[in-house]
Amino acid sequence: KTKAVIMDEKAMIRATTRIAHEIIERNKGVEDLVLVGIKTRGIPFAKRLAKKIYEIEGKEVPVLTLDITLYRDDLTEIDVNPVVGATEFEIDITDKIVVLVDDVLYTGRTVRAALDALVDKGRPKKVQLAVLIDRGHRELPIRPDFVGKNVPTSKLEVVSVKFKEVDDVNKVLIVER
Ligand code: 3GP
Ligand code: 5GP
Ligand code: MG
Repeated sequence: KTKAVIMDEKAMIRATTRIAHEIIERNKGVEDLVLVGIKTRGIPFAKRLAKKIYEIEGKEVPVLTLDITLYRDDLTEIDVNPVVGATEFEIDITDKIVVLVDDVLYTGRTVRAALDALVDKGRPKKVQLAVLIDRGHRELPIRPDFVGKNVPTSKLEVVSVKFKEVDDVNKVLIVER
């Protein structure tokens, strides 16, 4: 059940444009920059950021992907195990500035697993985190460097992020679980 639309297509485009500018500004350009999209919807978001960065800087930034899925053994949310799928990076991330990209940041467990996977693959110079929505409820000391929108949620709510690339509409909603 939809409770509220928190971003329409225009808001998503504006947030993406702003974050692209922020990534460039923070890193004084795009030298050594690599974007890593996390599984389903972090990937279209990372690709949109790369496209926007290209429009601004005229430079291609590689987009890699990580396949991380959460497995809940029960519904109590005590046992949430992010499982990293086998992924080969096409490029070596050693000495790169890696920007992890996900659609929603919640407990932080997925990002922690992503950090694990990254340091397994190389030694990045720096790792930063970009998310479209930060819905709070962190269970680990992880914070995003770039945020589209902070959305306070209850644990009973879910943020439904829709990207045209996978959902044929651009929209972010809060729905009752
Ligand atoms: P995503 O692949 O687009 O990120 O966690 C896997 C999927 O479950 C995510 O899709 C996300 O959309 C969806 N999801 C929706 N609400 C929640 C939630 O509250 N917790 C988790 N872990 N996943 C959620
Ligand atoms: P985590 O709890 O590890 O921060 O988030 C787990 C994964 O589920 C991440 O990929 C995150 O994007 C996704 N996720 C968590 N909560 C939500 C939510 O409310 N909506 C959506 N779309 N994804 C969520
Ligand atoms: Mg996600």
